[in-house]
Amino acid sequence: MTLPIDATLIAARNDAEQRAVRSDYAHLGEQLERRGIQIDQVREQVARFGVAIPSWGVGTGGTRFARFPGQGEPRHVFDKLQDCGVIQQLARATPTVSLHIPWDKCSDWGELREAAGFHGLGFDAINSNTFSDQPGQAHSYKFGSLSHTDAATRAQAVEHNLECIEIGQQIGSKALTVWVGDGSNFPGQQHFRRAFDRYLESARQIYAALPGDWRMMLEHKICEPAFYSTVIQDWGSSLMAAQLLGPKAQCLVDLGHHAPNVNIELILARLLSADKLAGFHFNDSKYGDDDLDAGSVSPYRLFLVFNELVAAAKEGLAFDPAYMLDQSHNVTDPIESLMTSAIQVQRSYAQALLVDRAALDAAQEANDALTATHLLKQAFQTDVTPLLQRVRLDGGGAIDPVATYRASGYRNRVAQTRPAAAGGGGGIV
Ligand code: PSV
Ligand code: MN
Repeated sequence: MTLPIDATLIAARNDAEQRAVRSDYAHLGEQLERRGIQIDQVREQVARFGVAIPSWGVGTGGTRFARFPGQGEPRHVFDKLQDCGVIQQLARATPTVSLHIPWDKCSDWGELREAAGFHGLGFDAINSNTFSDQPGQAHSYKFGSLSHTDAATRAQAVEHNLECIEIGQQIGSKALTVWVGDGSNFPGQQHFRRAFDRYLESARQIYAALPGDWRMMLEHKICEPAFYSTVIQDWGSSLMAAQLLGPKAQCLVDLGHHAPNVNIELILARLLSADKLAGFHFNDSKYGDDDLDAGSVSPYRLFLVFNELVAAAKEGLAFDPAYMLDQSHNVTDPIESLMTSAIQVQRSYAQALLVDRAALDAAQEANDALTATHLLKQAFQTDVTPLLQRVRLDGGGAIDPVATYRASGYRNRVAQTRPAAAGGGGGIV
């Protein structure tokens, strides 16, 4: 077996561009040197950075109106893993994959682990699904799961999460991400406090089953599929639940799960102060949980998130955020979007490393608002492209991952063996 993209193709394309990249890198190095920054040190930090790919992200997404599948869609978790392998081979920023159960169920987890190893991939957090019904399931989640009024439905949802932990242990995951669709569509439909108490009671049972070195990551969401209220609606509810559950429970921030204009970087700062920041699902949005590609609309916001994280790390806070992309690729080839988004996230991290922290501290202490904000803009407006290209080049990836991917003909090749998926079908009839 060979890696999905021909290594000689990557090398040939890199050869053609290498000189320019090295020269641009040296020039950027000079510019940064004048600001007291050693480019090689930044490059080493960026090279260690990784963001997980969600297994479901490599399939074409859709809306509740329709889905328009692309060619050569993955048929099962092994195909998904191979697509993740392509992303990692070319862009070198996504060393792990996050599975979703039961979507990714397979009969031999050892074989899956081996396949991941072949692609140089590991497994990040495992995600449970109690937001949709599965064939043969005894109780429906139409009116909720962990917070359902019916005890047997809650027990079934707890049981599913325990199964996810067991699967996660077999593949080397160290965290369970719990997002529930529980909530209500009408004022009066649900008793808010009782629903939250029931959620907590169920979550406690899951928490009790966590292995010692695992985390439980609670993901909040303002709305959808419940459109009037959700049980874990915001970071306040999430923080309360995490604090009541115990130290292994933390709050996961999906960028798209807030009202427009909410100050997400402030939320994460608060979660850091409470030692409750689990990590992120990256995406971008304009109106709601649009699941657009990370940094495609508001790259500055993504930078501001990393600015808080880099500052906290520099100040010695002990935290270990899990990073994952969580977006829906409705009109692009998912592999291209995921490579581009991973690089965008990596770019934001690199830019945040360039902030002059001492000058920023001084400006903040002196209440010099303009200088403070200028310092952030200075870092954000630095084009770190040559640095990111060097990281990929040094790591054996492609200087230009999308162009190399297109030149490889991978999508056409897999389309020969992967049958065309049916289109249409959203949730609206
Ligand atoms: C819900 O919108 C969510 O962000 C959760 O992370 C789910 O696991 C994922 O999307 C499912 O697509
Ligand atoms: Mn998410």
